[in-house]
Amino acid sequence: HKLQLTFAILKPDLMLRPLAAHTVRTLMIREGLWIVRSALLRWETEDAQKFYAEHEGKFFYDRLVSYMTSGPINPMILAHPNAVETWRKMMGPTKSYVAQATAPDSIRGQFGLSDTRNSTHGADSDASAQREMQILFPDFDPEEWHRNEEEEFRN
Ligand code: YYY
Ligand code: MG
Repeated sequence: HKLQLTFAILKPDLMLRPLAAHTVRTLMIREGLWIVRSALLRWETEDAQKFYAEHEGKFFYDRLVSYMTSGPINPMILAHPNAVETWRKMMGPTKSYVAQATAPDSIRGQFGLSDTRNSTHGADSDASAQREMQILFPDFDPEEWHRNEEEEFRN
C-alpha cells in the first residue's frame, strides 16, 4: 500500500468552536492528510466506554467518558503515506498545558483547553487505527479501500 490509514476524532470542545474545527480540517489537508471518511454524531455513554476500554480503571476514565458524550464529535478516517505518525505529531502532547509549553504550534497547543478537553483524538498505532475505524465506521473495509479507492487519493 502506498498510503496508510489512520483514525481521528474532532472532540466536542473543538466541535463547539466551528471555526477552530474548520481550521483543524484545513491543517490536515495542508499536511497532505486526505479525509476519506467523515461523520458527525454524538456518542452514548456505552459507545465512549467501549472505545476507551484500554483506559478503564484509570483516574481520568469517567471524566473522559462524560466529556466525550457531552457534545457532537467528528470521527474521520485519514490517508497519508505515514498517516498514524503524521497525525499524532500534528496533534502534539496529550495534555493541553504541556502542548502549549512544548509544542505551541501543535493542534492541542493551539486549541486544547485542558488535560481532558484536548480537541482531537488520534490512533497511536496501525493496530489501534484498524480497531477504531471498525468501531466508528463498521461498513468500511480497509482492504477494499486500498484496492478500489486508494488510487483516487494519490497525488
Ligand atoms: O492518545 P492520547 O489521546 O494522546 O492520550 P491517552 O493517554 O491515550 O488518553 C486518552 C484521553 O484521555 C486523552 O486524549 C484525554 C484523556 N486524559 C485525561 O483526561 N487526563 C489525563 N491525565 C490523561 C488523558
Ligand atoms: Mg491514546
